[in-house]
Amino acid sequence: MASNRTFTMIKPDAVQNGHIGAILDRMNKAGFRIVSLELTRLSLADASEFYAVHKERPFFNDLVSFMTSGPIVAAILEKDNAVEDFRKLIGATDPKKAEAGTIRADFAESIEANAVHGSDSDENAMIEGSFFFGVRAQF
Ligand code: 3AN
Repeated sequence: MASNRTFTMIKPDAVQNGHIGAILDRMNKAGFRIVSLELTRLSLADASEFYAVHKERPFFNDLVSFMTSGPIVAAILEKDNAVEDFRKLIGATDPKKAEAGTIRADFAESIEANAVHGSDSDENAMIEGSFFFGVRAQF
C-alpha cells in the first residue's frame, strides 16, 4: 500500500448509532476515495492483535471488549497526505478535546467509544490495511 493511503474503522458505537453513512460521507467530502470497504466484526483474537501495542495499558481489556461488542466498518482510504489529513479530519482521541467539526467531535461518545480509528503512520496504515484486507488491499 502506498503512503497516500490510510486505514480506518468505524467503531461499534458509531455503527450501533446509525452513523455509517454520515461518517463515510464526511470522508468522501474531505477528498478521501474509498479503496476497500467491509462491514465485519472483530473476534477477541483480532482485536487483541490489532491493539497489541496497548496491551500493557490499563484500558486494554475494556478496549478489546468494546471493539468486539458489535459490527465495525473497516476501510482503506486514498488521498494525498492521507494519514495526516485523516487524523485532522477525525480529531483528538478524546472527543471532549476534539476540534469542532471533526468526526469525533460530532459522533464520538467517549475516549473509548470514539467513533472512528485512523492509522497514526504510513507504516501502520499498511500493516492495518493488510491485517483486514490482505491482498484485497492492493487494488
Ligand atoms: P487514536 O485512536 O486516537 O490513535 P490511541 O491509538 O492512543 O488513539 O488509542 C487507541 C484506542 O484506545 C483509542 N481510539 C481509544 O478507543 C482507546 N483509548 C485510548 N486512550 C484511552 C484511555 N485513556 N481510556 C480508554 N480508552 C482509550
